[in-house]
Amino acid sequence: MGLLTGKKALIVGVANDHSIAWGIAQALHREGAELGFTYLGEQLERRVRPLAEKVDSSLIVPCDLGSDDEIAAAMDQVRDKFGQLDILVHSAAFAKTDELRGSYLNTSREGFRLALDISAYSLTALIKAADPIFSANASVLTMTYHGSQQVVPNYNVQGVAKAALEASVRYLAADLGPRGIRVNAISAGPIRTLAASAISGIRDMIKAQEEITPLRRKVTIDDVGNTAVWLCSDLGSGVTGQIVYVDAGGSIMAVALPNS
Ligand code: 0WE
Repeated sequence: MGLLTGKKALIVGVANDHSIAWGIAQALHREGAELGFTYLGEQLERRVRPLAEKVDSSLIVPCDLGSDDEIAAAMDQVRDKFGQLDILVHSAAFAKTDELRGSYLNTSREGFRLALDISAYSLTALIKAADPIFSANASVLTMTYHGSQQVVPNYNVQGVAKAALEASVRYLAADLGPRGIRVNAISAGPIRTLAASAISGIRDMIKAQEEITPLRRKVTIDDVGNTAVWLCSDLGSGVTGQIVYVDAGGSIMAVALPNS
C-alpha cells in the first residue's frame, strides 16, 4: 500500500517532463494517488497528455490561471470525475521575461499586476474553487523560491510575487485549518525547468549550487516529489502554513565559496 492510496490529486503546472509538477506527479503516482492534470493552451496539451497517460490519468482539463471562469470549469470537471479532492498541487508562475532581468526598478504596473495575479493570487483562486470538493483532511501544496526572502539578482518582481504567495500560504492555512485542510509550500533550489531555461545565467547558478550547497549537489524534481509525498500524505498531518526548503541546504549559507 502506498502512502497516498485512495487519494485523488489535481496537479496544476506540468509543461513537460522537466517540470517540478511532473516530479511531484510521478512521486504521488508511485504512492498510489489518482491524478488529474490541468494545462494551459493547446501547445502544452500536446505535452501534458502523453505524460498524464504514463501515470494512468484520464482527467486532463484546460485551465488558464488568469481566468476565474476557466478555474471554475476545471473544478467542475474534477468534481464530476473525482467527487472529492484530497490533494491540490499548484506549481505555476509567470512574469514578463524582460522584468526578470536587470533592475527591479524597471517593473511596470502591468508587469507587477500580471506576476502577482498568476504567481500569487492564482493559489487563492484555485483553493476558492476547490473548497466545496475538498475532503476532510485535504492537503494543498504550492512552489516557491528563496528570492522571496533575499535578493536574487534578476528574480525581481517574481521575488515579490513569491513573498505574496508565501504570505498567502499562511493566511490560507489559518482559514482552512479548522476543517483539517493543510496548506504548505516547498521552496526549491534552482532546477532547470522550462521556465528556468528561459532565464539567462540559470545554468551557472545551478552549477554553482553543486559547489556551494551543504549537500554539494543540485536539487532534482524527484527530491521535490518526495517531499511533496510527505506534505500531502498523512505523514504531514501536523504540518500547515509552512515553507519547507528542498534546496540541498543552499539557503543556510551566509557566505558561499566554491571549493571550500
Ligand atoms: O520561479 C522561477 C521561474 C519563474 C518564471 C520564469 C519565467 C521564464 C519565462 C516566471 N515567469 C517566467 N516568464 C517567462 O516568460 N524560478 C525559481 C526559476 C528562476 O527564475 C529566475 C531565477 C530562478 C532560479 C529568474 C532570475 C534569476 C533567477
